[in-house]
Amino acid sequence: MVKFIQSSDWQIGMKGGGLGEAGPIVRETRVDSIHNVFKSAEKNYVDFILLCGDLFEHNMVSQEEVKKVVSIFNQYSNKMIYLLPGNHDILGADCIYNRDIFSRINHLKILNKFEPIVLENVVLHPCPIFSKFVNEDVTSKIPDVHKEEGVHIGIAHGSIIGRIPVSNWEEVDLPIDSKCTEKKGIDYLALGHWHSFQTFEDNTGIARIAYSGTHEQTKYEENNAGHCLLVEIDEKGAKPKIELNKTGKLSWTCKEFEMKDASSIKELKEYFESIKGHDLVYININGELPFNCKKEFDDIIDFQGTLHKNFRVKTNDLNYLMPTDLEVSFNFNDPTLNQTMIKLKELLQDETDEKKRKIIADALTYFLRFIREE
Ligand SMILES: [Mn+2]
Repeated sequence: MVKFIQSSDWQIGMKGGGLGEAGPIVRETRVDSIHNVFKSAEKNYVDFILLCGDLFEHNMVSQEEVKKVVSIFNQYSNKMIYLLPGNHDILGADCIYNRDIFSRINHLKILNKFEPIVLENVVLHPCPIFSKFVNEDVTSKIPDVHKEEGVHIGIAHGSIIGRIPVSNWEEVDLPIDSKCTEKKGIDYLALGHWHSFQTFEDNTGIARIAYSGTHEQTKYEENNAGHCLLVEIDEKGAKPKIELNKTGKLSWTCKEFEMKDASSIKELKEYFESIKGHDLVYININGELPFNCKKEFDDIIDFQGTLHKNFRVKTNDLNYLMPTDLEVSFNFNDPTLNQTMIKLKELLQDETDEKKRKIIADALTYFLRFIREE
């Protein structure tokens, strides 16, 4: 029996650009959440830890950041760590793992050769990459182990071919054959590179290939990130037991919200209530909103911005409906104001470009606010 923790894509040193004030929080949390990977290993009495690449964002990450990670490695020194570099921390002359500090960690082995590592009842088959632009199967050098004894585990970094979202070999760097496990006779293939958890079944319906995904989500578009995997394989040929263990600390929410009419404001408020406490929120609001709801809408959005570590709103596809009260005649008792109103109304009626319509609608909102305040 073998039991291990699988993790990858820590991307330590990443900038977190576009996250504003949340950038530094996200960067710090990524380091902090590494503890959860090792705690999961301790709690489950695993045999070793497999790290499948891209632990650092690039090979020039500052020594300060490196020391933070090494310090965590040293706090959990009773489990062997097998570390395969990925495409961000690519092997070569500049490789971050060439730094002296890594050679001093007794319980760390950098997997920089195609040499199998023979342990008790288990053989690890590392598939190191030496270029970011490999275009042949990264796992091709794994030997045929159909007739070999023990549990055999491949470790690689790249993109599975033949399954969604990548269908062709030509489309991607670092391709990995989705039939690798049945071709080579290995029991399991541990993968890094994709940030969301995902498994792939062999031709008998058994999941033998898995991405753990990143231990802490890196951007809004990722689903099912923020875990490490606890993998248990009883014997050669047995079905691997793959368990998700939560490691991520930050909650990310990405949502499309369609406005239909004035009642949508109430629904929007209810939705925001339901995501209270979420750290990072990105909402794409589309559909149609009556123009007279715009002020309340703007106020709600304004306030939401104060409730989350990062709050991004996209309203490019939100259309403001011309209010009926603007259709009727009006008189501000001031010819300039009347003319301005007529002009803005005409502009809004004639404009078809959504972005421009939004700008005109904004102008109308401010204009009416100005009138009321007078
Ligand atoms: Mn990668």
